Amino acid sequence: MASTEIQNIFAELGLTPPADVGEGGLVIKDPSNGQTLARLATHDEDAALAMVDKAQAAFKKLRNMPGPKRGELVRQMGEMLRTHKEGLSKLVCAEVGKGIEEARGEVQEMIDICDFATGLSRTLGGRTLMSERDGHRMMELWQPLGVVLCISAFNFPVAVWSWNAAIAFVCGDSVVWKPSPKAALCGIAVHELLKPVLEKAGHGDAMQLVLERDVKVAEALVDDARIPLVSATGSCAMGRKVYPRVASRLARCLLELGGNNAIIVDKTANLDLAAHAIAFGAAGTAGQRCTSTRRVFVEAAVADALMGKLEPAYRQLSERIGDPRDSANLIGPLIDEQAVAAFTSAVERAAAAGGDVRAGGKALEGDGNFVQPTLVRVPDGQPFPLMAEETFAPILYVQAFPDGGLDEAIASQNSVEQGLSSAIFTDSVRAVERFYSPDGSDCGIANVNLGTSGAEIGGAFGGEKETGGGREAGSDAWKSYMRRQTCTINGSDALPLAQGIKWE
Ligand code: UN1
Repeated sequence: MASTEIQNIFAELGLTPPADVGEGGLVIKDPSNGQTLARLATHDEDAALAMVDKAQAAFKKLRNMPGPKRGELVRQMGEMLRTHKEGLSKLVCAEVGKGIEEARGEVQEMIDICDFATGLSRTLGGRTLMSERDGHRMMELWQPLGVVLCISAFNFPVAVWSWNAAIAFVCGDSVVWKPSPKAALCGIAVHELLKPVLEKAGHGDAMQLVLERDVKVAEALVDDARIPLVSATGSCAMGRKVYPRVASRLARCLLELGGNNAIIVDKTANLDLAAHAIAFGAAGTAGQRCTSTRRVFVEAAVADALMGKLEPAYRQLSERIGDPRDSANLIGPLIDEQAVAAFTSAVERAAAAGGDVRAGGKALEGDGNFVQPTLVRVPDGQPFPLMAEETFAPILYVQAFPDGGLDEAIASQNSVEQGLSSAIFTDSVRAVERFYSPDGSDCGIANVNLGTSGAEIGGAFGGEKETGGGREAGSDAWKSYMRRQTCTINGSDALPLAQGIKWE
């Protein structure tokens, strides 16, 4: 049997809890206390590929359904999520240890993207273009693409699927979802909750869920020539494995990989605002967002003042570490013991390299993967190589830049391999313009007077360099999920050739 808590959550969601397959099953452990939540059955390669068969057949039906009718199905999914927001939030909280308030935010992102996609379903469209030839018309048609493989990570166990799936469904695509094995219960619940919406309309197979714990299953999916788009969220290391495989069969990849996000604070900034944003960005979700703030570059004149705000804030945060089910706690656990080991090793190396650990620095004794949010003041005026590493934990490095050295700060911000999110706190229009100039932030997300994390779904989400270049969710991210057809119609009685070629 799954744990009593998981059984209760599934009951609250109106679902049958997944069967416990006992020894040998995929073990899901509660990161807050190490207890087993469930032992789940997983799929092998044959089962996964059979799901692609089904998804492909479903695509052939879905692609012929009018877009706004597909939008209506996604609207119903959003309604289902509204009804079950609390139950699903509890599951996210229990399985991956995300604080309940942030878990609610994550489910709200799912609802938001369903609303967005519903509207989109009536506005998806191409341009008409001027033809150079007499009596000709040119236009762009956007056609459904096919089966989309969505690989999602543990840290946003439900929202990332919805950014992909809500858009894919209105575009007429079917979706095979391979969630992180660390967040399989979330995958099961979302699948069981929303699949009936498609089933009622005769399109149930457009939604497939593959649970695996053998990399061979994921590889078989990534290599499957019937999948024209692989949308993968996770580490840069994972992206480096997925991308060449997809490229070798000349299909499309949408990658949303690591981030090593920085906030610049100049001497004109509102430091209270900056400190609050930095603390949320660095310690929220226990530093396990791809958008988490990992580095701060502060102008020397206000460096001590900013530290004077961050240090007490971090001390307060250290008193609010604990069970993520209790909304009084702001810092939940890391996902597993390996994450704790990576945290401890990074803090030790930072101290050995001359970093001054001003707050936190320790893993908590006892059950659960809890660590203290950690603030490291690093020496100024020299590179601190650890700052270039993305440790998926609440460690923040702060370094001062010389007064008037904004360009230097921007260069430091851009000096890492990833290019996901960035922010500047300033009241200077000139600084904002530097930040947004071509010499400014090189990231996919660039914010002024707000933090690096917590993006809204209405924008296109993703980043440059080793973040992978993909864009998900809002704006025109839908274009990745469709194929563009350039169409020219000759309404005349002649056959003029383009470029004025005569071929009589
Ligand atoms: C992620 O960490 O993979 O901008 C996604 C944010 C969230 C999404 C994070 N809306 O922080």
